[in-house]
Amino acid sequence: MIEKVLIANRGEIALRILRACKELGIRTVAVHSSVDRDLMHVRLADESVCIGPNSATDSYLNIPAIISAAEVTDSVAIHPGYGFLAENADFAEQVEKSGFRFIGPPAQVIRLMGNKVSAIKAMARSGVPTVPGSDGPVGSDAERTLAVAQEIGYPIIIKAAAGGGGRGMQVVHSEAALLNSVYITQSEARNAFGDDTVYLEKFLDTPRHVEVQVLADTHGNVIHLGDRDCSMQRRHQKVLEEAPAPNIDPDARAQVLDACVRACREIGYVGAGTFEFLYQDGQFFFIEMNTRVQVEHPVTEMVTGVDIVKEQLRIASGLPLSVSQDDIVIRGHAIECRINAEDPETFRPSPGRINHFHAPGGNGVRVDSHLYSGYTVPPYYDSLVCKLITFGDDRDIALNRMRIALDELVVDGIKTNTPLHRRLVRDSAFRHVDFTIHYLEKLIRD
Ligand code: MV4
Repeated sequence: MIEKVLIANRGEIALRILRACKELGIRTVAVHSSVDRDLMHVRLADESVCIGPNSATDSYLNIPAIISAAEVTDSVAIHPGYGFLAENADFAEQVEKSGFRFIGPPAQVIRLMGNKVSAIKAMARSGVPTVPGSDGPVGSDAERTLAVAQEIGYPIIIKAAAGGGGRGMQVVHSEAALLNSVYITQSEARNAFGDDTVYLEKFLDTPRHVEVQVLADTHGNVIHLGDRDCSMQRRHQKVLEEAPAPNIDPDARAQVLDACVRACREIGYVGAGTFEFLYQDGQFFFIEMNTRVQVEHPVTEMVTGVDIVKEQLRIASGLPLSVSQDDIVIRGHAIECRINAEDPETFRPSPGRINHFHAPGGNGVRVDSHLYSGYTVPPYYDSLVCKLITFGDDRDIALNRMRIALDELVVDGIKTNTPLHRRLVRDSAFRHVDFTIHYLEKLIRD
């Protein structure tokens, strides 16, 4: 096992990684910005290094500062968590070139998945179902772009190859608007990502967002841990997730899970990963792959009993996965509510001092949070402050436990989105799985 891990992140995920390291007897190094010296995981880590001022660009995104911290502390590996540098192939490459282990897939795999055109091509080759589309870049030849679009049929979504997570996309409803929209998406992509490659897909109007969790070790073992539904989102920020995804066609599910495992083998995937799909009319359509641990990983942990972060640490140590596919049984149901420090009406960030924090508890309740009474939420980073996870034998039991847990939760001193969650877990359409990716934004509007 790796002896010492540097945690290149902050907040709840840094604490989550620290706890996994401690369970495995791995020593820990916390790196933090100036304002973050009072973070829970910084206090609990074996060592800590201040890597720069408050701005993320100068601290959590500062590659030389992080690698220097790894050098001075004699760290063996770097865990990037999610966000920040987690899917930066150049970072993974520099970490490895500096003699440290990057806890994630090889840099070339991150790069392959970072380009959505190459990711989709790789998936289609492995038999993962993809959205009908241009099967490659468009936009250099107007006649061809129009012909490809006509073949797909309108409405069409134009996406930037370097985009993802909702950045660099545009929907087009008619041929008359196509070429101008392609031009605009190209310009925006050039500005945002330095790459103006765009591609076309059939626009699916009423899908759910269903994703598949995988784990792959360096010995060729690849397993899936089932699926999650993450349809409840606002402006591409997930708000509530659950596992397994409810009401999925059993045959389509079995096929897609199998295809994800095969795809991992073919692309030489290593580590924890997530295949993102749109699910509509009983069919799965691959859109993107995430090469990191995700915010919502706990719901999968609750229904499989697998500790995903511990598996990441085992994989990075060159050890085989602790479980085989035959050991995996999806049992019960789990729901996660993301508690954000934000105004529940305007959704504006609401940083500040937490006068009092009280975490819910009881049977089937898990709280992943770095909060404590007296902690001040800084204004510089993501507003996620607490993940409330409930588990039960079935969805109704998990949902009822979530209602009770949300009523117990106290985050006094700042505003949070807890009122929105209290409403959502009592919503009839949510309870009956009568929703798409557009549901939450409509609910908020009404
Ligand atoms: C789509 C789509 C409909 N059709 N692709 C948004 C984020 C990025 N991961 C992909 N996204 C979408 N791609 C086709 N062909 C609709 C979305 C989309 C979406 C997807 C998942 C979760 C929330 C979403 C909200 C708006 C649009």
